[in-house]
Amino acid sequence: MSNAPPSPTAVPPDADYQASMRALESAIGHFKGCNEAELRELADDMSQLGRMAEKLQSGRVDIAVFGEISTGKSALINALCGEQRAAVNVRGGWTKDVWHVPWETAGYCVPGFADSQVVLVDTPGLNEVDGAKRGEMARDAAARVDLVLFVADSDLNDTEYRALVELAASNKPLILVLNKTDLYRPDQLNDLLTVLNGPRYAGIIRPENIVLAQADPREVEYVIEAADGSTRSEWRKQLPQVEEVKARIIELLAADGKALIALNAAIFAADKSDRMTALRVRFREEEAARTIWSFAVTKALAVSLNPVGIVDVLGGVAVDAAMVVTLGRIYGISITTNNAQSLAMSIGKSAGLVTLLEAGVSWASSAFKTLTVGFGTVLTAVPQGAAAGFGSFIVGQAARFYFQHGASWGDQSPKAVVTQILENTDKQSVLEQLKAEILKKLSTNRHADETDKGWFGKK
Ligand SMILES: Nc1nc2c(ncn2[C@@H]2O[C@H](COP(=O)(O)OP(=O)(O)OP(=O)(O)O)[C@@H](O)[C@H]2O)c(=O)[nH]1
Ligand SMILES: [Mg+2]
Repeated sequence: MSNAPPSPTAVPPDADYQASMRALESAIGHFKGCNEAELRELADDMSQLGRMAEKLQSGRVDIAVFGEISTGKSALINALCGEQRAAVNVRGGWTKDVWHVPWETAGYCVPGFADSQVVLVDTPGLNEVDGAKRGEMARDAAARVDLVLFVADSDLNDTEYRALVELAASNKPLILVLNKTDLYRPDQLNDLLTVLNGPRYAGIIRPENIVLAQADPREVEYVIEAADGSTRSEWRKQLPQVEEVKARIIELLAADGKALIALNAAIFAADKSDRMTALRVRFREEEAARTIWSFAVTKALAVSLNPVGIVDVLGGVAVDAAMVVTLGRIYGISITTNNAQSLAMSIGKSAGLVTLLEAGVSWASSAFKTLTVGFGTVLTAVPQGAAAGFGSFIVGQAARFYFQHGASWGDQSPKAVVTQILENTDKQSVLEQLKAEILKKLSTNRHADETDKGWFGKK
């Protein structure tokens, strides 16, 4: 028979806990499919999700310690741990980063997790000098922890009060620790407790969650009387008094620690997923808009600078097909050049673009373009190029819709989608912008420059 002690991990994680784990894993899996640029932007969020999953897997409880500078946050962590773990200093703003301090003597273990750990998270003072960023760091840490200790050493000032209200809104268990009680006379302390239990705090903090502490009490003078009647005085360090804090933490954890951790992780996963999805949509939309515009300009230039009409038609379709392939890639959908070409053509047909722009305008004017070398090219080319560019712009918008809906037209016909796009597009303004792009290019073209000057010079 084995001598190994029975494993306390025998209790399996319950359904809520497993559901939270799945929510985190699915969020991580979902965003693994991002393209490289998106992954770079979402790297922080991804690693936070990863850390949250690790926390859940190991059954770790994180307790954040918040408060104004010098209220005794680090001292409280040391007192709870029973040893010097966090740096304490009379100088305000001592703690600069968020520190994770394992609290081995907490005496709490998440049911079902033998190696579960309680960690105290030390944070910089909320009102730190040049501390907007640190305040943000503190709030960010709050989103990830399971329980919050808010340390104050008097009635709360406005900054503290606002922070407390914000933390209370996160629906995490919140304990208000009134520290440095050794500095108050009993009657002062009573007055202070009356205020803290009064209307200003009603609905923000439950009275049973307001606890007193002396994390690092000042030295007390003892007068020692010798046998011969002489006296001498001695200043002695006092022991910290944080039992009330510890008892309340353990009570809260024992009541629903496991459910809290699961709920917290689920909320975190949902929040992160929402944020990352919104970011990802924004990146894609921006990239798609840039892509469509740059292809539309390319098309406009190709048509306006190309003196042979037949090339306009073939080259034009090739540009549109390349745009569709690129758009597909942005939305994570791969499409062959042939299929992209068919898609571009069918969108163009729906919009009446092929007959109107590609075939009609290009073919009809090609003879004119070929015959009239010089200023004739410039005159016809600018509106013609802009019109072709506008065609690509519409094809791009429709293809974007198609990819946004997972390579489908949703419950609409391609014709209806294209009609809607045409209705919602300010054609004149797009044409003007395309013309401006063409003229910009022509003005940097030495040959076109001469033609331009020649013609206008004659006028
Ligand atoms: N009298 C008294 N002083 C305390 C008590 N707790 C902490 N202090 C003192 O308050 C000062 C600040 O303590 P810290 O623990 O560094 O405070 P903090 O909130 O971590 O400060 P920052 O990290 O700078 O924001 C130190 O001089 C401590 O000795 C207490 O219970 N009583
Ligand atoms: Mg500190």
